[in-house]
Amino acid sequence: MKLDYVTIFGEYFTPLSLSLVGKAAESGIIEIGVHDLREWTTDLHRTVDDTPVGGGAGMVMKPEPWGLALDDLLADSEGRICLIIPTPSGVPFTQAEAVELSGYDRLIFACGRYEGIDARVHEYARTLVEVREISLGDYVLNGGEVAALAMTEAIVRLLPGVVGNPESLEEESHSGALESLLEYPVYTKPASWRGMDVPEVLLSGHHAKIAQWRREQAENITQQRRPDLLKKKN
Ligand code: 6GU
Repeated sequence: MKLDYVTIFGEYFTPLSLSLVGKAAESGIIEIGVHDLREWTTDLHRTVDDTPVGGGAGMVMKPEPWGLALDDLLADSEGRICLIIPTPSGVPFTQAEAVELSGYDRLIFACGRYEGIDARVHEYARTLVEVREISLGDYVLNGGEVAALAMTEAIVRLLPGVVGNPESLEEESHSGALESLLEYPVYTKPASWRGMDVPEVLLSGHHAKIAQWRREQAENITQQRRPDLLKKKN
């Protein structure tokens, strides 16, 4: 999978060389390109923003550099491509969305700053490629970079060969065996630590009882923290 990031803060993407995503890049499962939007400016000051037409606070990203960036990046466009625009006004990012996006050949993240990108860029992009405006949740970040990193990690770990044991993808929150329940608590050795014991059932070797205990724990935690997920199931 090819992953491109268009940004005015390329340094945000240095962590992509770490951990599982970094290894996926080293092994050729993914290929990463970080692109400075200012490379597509044409003025001396390399301007990327301007005041909002119609008035209001803040600055808006100018359409011209984005148009040139998209033209260049999409010039060699083979396979299934999606342009992702991280924005707090996008559709919510979910595990289902991550699974879908993991099926593309190329993802291009258009990371806006300030109050966002001129809306005509979105409209123009849709004439060239599939576009998804995606939000991480109901809070405001300063720009799309951190959101693009989070989405990248969620997507890349689903690619074959990235996570060592594919079973660990199965049983975790928001996927697989426990459907939309949150994950049950986990323990390792020692059996007793600072006066706290691992729940006895986990030491019993009784697989059916262990599975039942974990299910109950998952349901209780979900009921407490995310009752909306239980409503969705029923
Ligand atoms: Cl995707 N972008 C920004 N700027 N803020 C956000 C977000 C995205 N998701 C939640 N807040």
